[in-house]
Amino acid sequence: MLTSRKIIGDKKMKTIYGGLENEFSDYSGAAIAVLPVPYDGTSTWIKGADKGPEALLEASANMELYDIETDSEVYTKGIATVEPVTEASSPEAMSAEVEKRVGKLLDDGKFPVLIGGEHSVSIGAFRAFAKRYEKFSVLQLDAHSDMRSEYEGSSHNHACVMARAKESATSIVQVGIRSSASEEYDNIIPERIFHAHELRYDDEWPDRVSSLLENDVYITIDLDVFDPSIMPSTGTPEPDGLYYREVLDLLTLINENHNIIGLDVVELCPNSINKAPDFLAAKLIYQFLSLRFR
Ligand SMILES: [Mn+2]
Repeated sequence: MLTSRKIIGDKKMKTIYGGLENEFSDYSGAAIAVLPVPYDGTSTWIKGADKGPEALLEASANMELYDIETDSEVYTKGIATVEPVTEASSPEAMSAEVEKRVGKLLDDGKFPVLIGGEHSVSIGAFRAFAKRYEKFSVLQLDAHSDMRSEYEGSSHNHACVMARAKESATSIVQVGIRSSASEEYDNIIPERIFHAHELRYDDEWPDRVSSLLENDVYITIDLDVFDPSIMPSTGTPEPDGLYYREVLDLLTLINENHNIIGLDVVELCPNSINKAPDFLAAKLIYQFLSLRFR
């Protein structure tokens, strides 16, 4: 049963994921919590990832809430949109706040979905999971390996996210990578990186990704993993990326074989004219949740 959710003039509609009414967005009853982190402190080229969460949430209010592929309405499980993380004095302070907020969501039994913001917003989430899970993997979908130990004076720069993931998680797997500095290959584990160009000639790669992951998996999706033809709204677009169906098929397989414990979708840098990428990001989350909570 679909509820009427487009209430003209309701200011809240813009900032609540799915434009859900109270019954389905109230925190206490929600299985899922969306945490916006509009942080853009360390991005190096196109700025604007701080506007990502609002654009994604606004787009999400225009989705159909029935998912055809799973024949389900995941919003009925309850999807709360919680107060955004506003701490931005430094990437370290932002990460500490994200860790605290994600930890609270986990302790309250919620499935956390972070929306960025630039990629450094994931670091706090990795740490919150590391405190609560003895073993878990981080699966990264990204154009960039983000494996620098330190960048521009900070270990919490977006370019260092996966170096931090390596410290928090039992293991990591990187998918869609097509841009790295040579020094990053000191940190990269060759059998755990799936470069975009290698996927084109290999039908078995999703199974190999799955075989490298622990049972519990946290997924971090930098939207620049997608080809810029469908996802131009990122801070550092890279050609030769993945397509929507490839990513959805991978998420479907990982969900079948593993227990996905959390998700983030980061680096949406919205363009006021082309809203399609905002909608892609919003719908990707919804289709993922439809799989996860089927
Ligand atoms: Mn990236």
